[in-house]
Amino acid sequence: MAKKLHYFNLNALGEPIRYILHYTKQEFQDVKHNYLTWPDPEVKKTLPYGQLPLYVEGDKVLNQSLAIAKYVARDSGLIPADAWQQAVLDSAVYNIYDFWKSVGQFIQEKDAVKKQALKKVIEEETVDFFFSRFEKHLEENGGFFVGKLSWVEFVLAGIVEASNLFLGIEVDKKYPYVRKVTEKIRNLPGVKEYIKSRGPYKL
Ligand SMILES: N[C@@H](CCC(=O)N[C@@H](CS)C(=O)NCC(=O)O)C(=O)O
Repeated sequence: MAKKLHYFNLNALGEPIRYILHYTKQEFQDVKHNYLTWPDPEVKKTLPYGQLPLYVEGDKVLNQSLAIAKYVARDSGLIPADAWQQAVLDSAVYNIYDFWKSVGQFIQEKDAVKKQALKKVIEEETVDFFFSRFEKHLEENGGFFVGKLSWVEFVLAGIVEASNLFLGIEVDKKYPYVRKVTEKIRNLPGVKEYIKSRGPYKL
């Protein structure tokens, strides 16, 4: 069944899905819409909720980045069989997205002064609040969220990379376990070659 992922020519919410697809060796068409010329009304009106990412498999479509990431990770060992471990992963991924919400607000803000103020709070408070907790969770579980590689480490890596790109800082600088996870994901077979072929993202 033909698979297609629609997202922007950026990392952010689409990149963890791309990483999982590449790591699990699934063939897919990586449709990268230009964020600089967005919104493209012809594309936007076809999106069920007007937003990307959108995953298409045959005649089925799925929106919501986390639902897509989890779906493409199925049957790959990236989702544990144990229900409690699955719940711990869901909880971790929502915590990661709670952090991303603050970066999203920064990205959306058009007023330069307010944008700077948001960045200051993220740098001085939000990063440490969330990343010290991610760090503890990873440290207590052998460098993973539930003791072995799962779909959620891919999401963490994507969010770290996107936060660094948009904020122009290194959010993971003081958090060695988080940094190690991101490095590990970036060097996985399939992911490494994909990163090399796409080159760095620019804003
Ligand atoms: N909760 C959704 C959020 C999707 C979302 O915010 N998409 C943004 C890009 S990251 C978008 O499509 N922005 C363009 C627009 O709204 O027109 C998800 O996780 O997929």
